[in-house]
Amino acid sequence: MFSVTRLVSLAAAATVAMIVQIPATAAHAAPPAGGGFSGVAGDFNGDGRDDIVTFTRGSSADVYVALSTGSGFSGTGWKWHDYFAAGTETPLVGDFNGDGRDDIATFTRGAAADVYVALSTGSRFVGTGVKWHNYFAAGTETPAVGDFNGDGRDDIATFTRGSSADVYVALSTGHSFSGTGWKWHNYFAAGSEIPAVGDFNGDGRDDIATFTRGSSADVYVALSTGSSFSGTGWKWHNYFAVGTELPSVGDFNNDGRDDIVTFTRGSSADVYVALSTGSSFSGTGWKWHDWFAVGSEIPGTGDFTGDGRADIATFTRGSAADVYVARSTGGTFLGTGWKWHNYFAVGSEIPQPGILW
Ligand SMILES: [Ca+2]
Ligand SMILES: [Ca+2]
Ligand SMILES: [Ca+2]
Ligand SMILES: [Ca+2]
Repeated sequence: MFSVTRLVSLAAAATVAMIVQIPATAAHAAPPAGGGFSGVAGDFNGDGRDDIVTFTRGSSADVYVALSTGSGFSGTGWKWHDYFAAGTETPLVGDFNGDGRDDIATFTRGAAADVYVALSTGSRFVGTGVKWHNYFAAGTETPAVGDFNGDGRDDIATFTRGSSADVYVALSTGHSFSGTGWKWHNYFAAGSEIPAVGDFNGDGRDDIATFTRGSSADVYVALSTGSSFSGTGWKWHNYFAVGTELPSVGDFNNDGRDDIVTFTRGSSADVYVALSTGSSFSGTGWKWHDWFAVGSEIPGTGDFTGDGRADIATFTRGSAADVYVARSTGGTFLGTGWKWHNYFAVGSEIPQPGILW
């Protein structure tokens, strides 16, 4: 399926697609060719505690998982799939068949724009070359995962960004993603804004948010109606995720509404949270941790302890490949230097959770 020839032609096709898609007059910078990763974790064995996964990509395309014990991630070299998310594909996590165990999807993007899924059995991901959609998230679009109609099965969305800023959704049937060209919003996450998915009003349907970052640092939300995302220019926060900070989503206080988090990284390594009220994100400068995700580490969110409150993780990658977790108390993230794994997501592998842009 993924021959070398195919990878080469995919790269060439992606370049052509990008030129066609982004007008020379676009006011904003073109989206990054690398796409984006939401940074939200999955529970692969369905025990209520979120686990970690890493994708080697490239020609080996191995997938490793380490399961949460509640106080650490267990297992080294547990290969759950030996050929998934090859080359530079974009792998994401979600429960696509609604059995309570999170699965994996990969988006080829480019001209082929195929979407493959491998389902979790609780101890591995099964299925190679099982195509769930044959044209979704083309070119350099940014794919995402969420249960947008609230039926218990995770669906897929794609953000074109740039000047068109369209958002398309394909709903899971349990064995495929249905629909092509179902536009759920016609102007959201423009330019190089960073989109994210979460149930921000707690009605059981996942919504979308976008972070402008930079000096304005606005955060907009559009709520799911079950068949579209409603609202344009609904600003839920006017100063969050400044500059090049990395934002993500999680229900950090366990009230059923997803909240937002931002990681400054670098030498300050601060972590701020703003909690959802159901119609806005509340609080500016609420620092929940003052030393987490240092330098260029890759942070992410997930309920690793299984108490209903989303925690934070950070991957050092490189040769150390350490994984640290700080757990949520509902008002702060507790713990510095709590190493939950000492060799996971080596080199430049793609871990999930992991916010990469
Ligand atoms: Ca688990
Ligand atoms: Ca599943
Ligand atoms: Ca919602
Ligand atoms: Ca919340």
